[in-house]
Amino acid sequence: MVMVSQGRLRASFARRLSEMYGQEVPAYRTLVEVSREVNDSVLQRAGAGAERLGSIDRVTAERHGAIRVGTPAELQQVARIFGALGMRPVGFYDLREAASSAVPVVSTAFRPVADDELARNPFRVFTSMLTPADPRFFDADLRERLERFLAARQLFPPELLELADRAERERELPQEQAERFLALAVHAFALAEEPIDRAWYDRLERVSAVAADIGGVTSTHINHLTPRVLDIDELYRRMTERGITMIDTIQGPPRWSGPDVLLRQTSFRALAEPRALREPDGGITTGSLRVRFGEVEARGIALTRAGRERYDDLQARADHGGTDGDDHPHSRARSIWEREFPATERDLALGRLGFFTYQPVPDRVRDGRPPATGLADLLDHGWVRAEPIVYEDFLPRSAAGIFQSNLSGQGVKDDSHTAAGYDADWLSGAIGREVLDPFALYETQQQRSLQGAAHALGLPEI
Ligand code: OOG
Ligand code: NI
Repeated sequence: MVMVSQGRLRASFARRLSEMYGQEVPAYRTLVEVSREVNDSVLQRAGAGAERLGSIDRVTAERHGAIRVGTPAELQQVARIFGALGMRPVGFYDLREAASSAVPVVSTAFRPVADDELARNPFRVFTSMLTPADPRFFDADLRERLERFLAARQLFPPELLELADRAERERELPQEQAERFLALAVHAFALAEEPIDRAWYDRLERVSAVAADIGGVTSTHINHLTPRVLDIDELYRRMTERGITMIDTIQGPPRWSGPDVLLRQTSFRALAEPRALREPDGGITTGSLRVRFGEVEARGIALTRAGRERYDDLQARADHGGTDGDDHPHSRARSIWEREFPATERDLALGRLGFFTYQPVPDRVRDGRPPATGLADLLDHGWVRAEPIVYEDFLPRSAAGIFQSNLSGQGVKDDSHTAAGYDADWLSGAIGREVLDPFALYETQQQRSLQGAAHALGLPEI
């Protein structure tokens, strides 16, 4: 019997989802095409250096998706489906507290965590759950109706969930079941055709377009699928040349002369899609909704907690501006970075601001006794080599920006109420699986490599 491993299931799922989304949202096809062109030119320009943060095969296939669900029970089911694909919940993002825009959701990202699985296919899904218990968004009556509506719907057929459990338990599926699982899973994230109750949708939309997108319909859908590109500024230019209007910024760190870190993202708003609406008098009309969009991203080196604090601090200063003489936030950010952010991978590594794996250099190892004086000497004298660890996660502020830039209304949030306390522990409890800490994952990977290098060099520790 031919068996399909979780890694292959994940790669096939990402590929099929991409085919489906390309049929549903034609501008996505353009985005993927332009991303390929840009990656090709970077590869020609930079040669092997272009693959420093992942092989070109990985980057070409790399996607993240985003979905939104309504309840802990739905989130548990999502966790089973992604569990089948070897993906685990990593990171907690509270989009309710974003400064620029408040969205009534808390989120995590499902993704593979082991380096070999990430290298095989790093598919990840940013997954948000509605927060009906937060009184700043929903009054008691709306909360009650919303919870009743959500409890009555079924997003995933039982057959899909049973196959998912089997794949998770056995870490593989026989070919035939794998086929069935993939078909059902991809279908569960397609845009459904059943009519939307217009009055209900509108009522939720007055609170938040995201609340309506989640709780106003009886199904879920993938709302964007994001390819990875090696030069996002170039991509932005080429998309604009093709007549696709991008949002006016690239979110995340500025373009600058030093190493790429964390994550830079930009997006465009998808066209309105026709949807059947059920009017209050029972009649069906065709309306149009703009709920889906296109996004693209460039990934850089993962930062340690200290590095992340430095990053957040520089971003905050770029936002507040003032004294730098240049008023454009992006060029202000850039000049702050050029002055203050570590300019080389070496500085990031030695300042313990970025995460790396450290490999002993074989020829050097045979060559005598290494200095016992620490990482700087070992690096500078060629005993160990530092390879950057790529950032596999998301940024709350960019996520909030991406949500907001693609919404129709601002929505309302009444800050005279106290927030409902959804946090990472609450989310772990709700999913029934531990939400992993991304910093701890990178730290473990780095630490393991340092121990390996120390062992190979005969040093007690590095
Ligand atoms: C998710 C927005 C967040 C990202 O890349 O930061 C996101 C959503 O719109 O549901 O996907
Ligand atoms: Ni996204």
